[in-house]
Amino acid sequence: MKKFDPGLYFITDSTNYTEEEFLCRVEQALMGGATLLQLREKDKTTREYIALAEKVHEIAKKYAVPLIIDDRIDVAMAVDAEGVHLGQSDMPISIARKILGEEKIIGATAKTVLQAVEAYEQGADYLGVGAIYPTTTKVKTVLTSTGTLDAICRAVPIPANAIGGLNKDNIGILAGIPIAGICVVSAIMKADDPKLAAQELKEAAQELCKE
Ligand code: TZP
Ligand code: MG
Repeated sequence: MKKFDPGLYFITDSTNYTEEEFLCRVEQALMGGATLLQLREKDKTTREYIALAEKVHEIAKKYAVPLIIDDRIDVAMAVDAEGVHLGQSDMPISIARKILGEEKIIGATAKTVLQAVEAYEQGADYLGVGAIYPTTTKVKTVLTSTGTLDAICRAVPIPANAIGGLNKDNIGILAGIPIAGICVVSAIMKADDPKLAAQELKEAAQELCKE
């Protein structure tokens, strides 16, 4: 199960939601057409992370959408998720690849061409590049220029997605850059109607990425 579509990559944030509301929003996002799903938890215990990942994985399987676990290769393995996303201070990609094998999806955060090339050479399957705009999601990040995003996309043969503050009204800034898709948290997670938000974003992202 290595094939994946990065077109509309929805990254979760369970902050301020009951578990029921959270899972409902995740499902709505998948109903709306999110093509890739990342469970991103920063404050949960390992046991809590695994318990939530199991529930999210059940939902993701119904829609045949691969589940990627943020940061934690152990949690990804525990629930047999389809992959893991690793930042610059997480486990090195080369080690994760050795542990997970060739079939799992490994994503990496890259903010420079150097980081992108290194991640690719170590076995990453895709890159998340940003933040393109300031974000309200809790994250330690700095802004990445569209010029750097463009250079990264052209430097590596793996798909690279833009991330950070993106929504349907501002992704036009990415026109002409050979991204594979967009990653969003708030634009779906905090939407009044997550399903509609996902539908609209998917359409906008498809339009952007077909160029
Ligand atoms: N990495 C860079 S920006 C970001 C992450 C995880 C958060 C993006 O969230 P939002 O709400 O789509 O700006
Ligand atoms: Mg991380």
